[in-house]
Amino acid sequence: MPNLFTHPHKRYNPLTDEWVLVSPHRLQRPWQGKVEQTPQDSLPAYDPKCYLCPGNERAGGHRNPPYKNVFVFDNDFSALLIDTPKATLRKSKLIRAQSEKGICRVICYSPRHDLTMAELPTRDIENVVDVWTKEYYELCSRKEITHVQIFENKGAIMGCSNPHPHGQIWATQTIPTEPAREIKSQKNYANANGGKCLLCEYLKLELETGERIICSNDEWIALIPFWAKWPFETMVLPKNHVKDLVAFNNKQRQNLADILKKITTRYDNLFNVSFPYTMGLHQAPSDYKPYDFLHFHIHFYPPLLRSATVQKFMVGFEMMANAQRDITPEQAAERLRSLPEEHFCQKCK
Ligand code: H2U
Ligand code: ZN
Repeated sequence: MPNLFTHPHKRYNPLTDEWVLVSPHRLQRPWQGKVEQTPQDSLPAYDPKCYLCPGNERAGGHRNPPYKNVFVFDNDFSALLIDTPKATLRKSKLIRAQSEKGICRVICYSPRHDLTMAELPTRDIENVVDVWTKEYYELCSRKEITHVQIFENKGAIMGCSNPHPHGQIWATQTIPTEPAREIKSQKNYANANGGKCLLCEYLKLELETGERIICSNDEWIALIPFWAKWPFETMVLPKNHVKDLVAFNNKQRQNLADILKKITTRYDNLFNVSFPYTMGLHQAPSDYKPYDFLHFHIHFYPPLLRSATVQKFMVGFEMMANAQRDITPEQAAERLRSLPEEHFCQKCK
């Protein structure tokens, strides 16, 4: 019997109902290339030109307060507006449009311009988790809002406009495509399996072998999903079934900060660089429907492939057909697992 995983094969993603092509024969050899040392930008703790630093003026003309902790403000260039008038276009089934209301916010993780999530003390990441929870709760309470997407773009390669550690929130009137797809899959799975949770069941399978698990703590697991499309894509999951941030107990909240610190540190240590990614929280919408089948989780989608400068492009076959990867999720997990949890950079020591 040939080993399925040493030959080209397709893996199914039950969350998005998509397939990914895995081509391990292209990368069977262990990694022998050099690890490039890219010069680190040395950033100041405060940058007078940064629109996110405390006390500075933003592009929109507002001035940031001299904040000492986490700071949230309404995005000066919001993609969504709360007072958008209701309108629909239904010219035919093929040409349809509808107005969309929403609120966009920016979250500065810290007054320090020079520290990323990996470099912040865990206590400061706990503050970020607390603010996520508060914002999620407040935005969900608004009648115009059905879905709250919390995310972070990190690194210029991901389109991030500023190294000052920050994330965003886009709260929308309807559930956007990606979460809607994942919600549908989890709901269908629960309906077809006596109410069982897709991700609880998946986690059980992952814990049996541990081959895709990177790190964990009392409450959380960070792993490379079996169906990951990005080379070092990870998913961070609570061990116990929880549907949103508000439902976490203190221990789960504190341990979330801990696992975020651990996974982002491992990422930075992979290529000795401040590792770029897009990260996002997936949790229950707020349209008062039951979402007990949903399992809170965080996706990290990093673009880097082989070094600080060599990235994976989702082009060609990926855009026209389906996602493809060479390094297997198991190999990627092993590499991340073997890295230290102490940050390579001296300033964090
Ligand atoms: P990104 O770096 O992930 O693009 O996030 C920065 C956000 O900050 C971006 O959405 C907003 C941009 O609109 N912004 C302000 O709200 N005010 C400013 O003065 C500059 C940037
Ligand atoms: Zn700054």
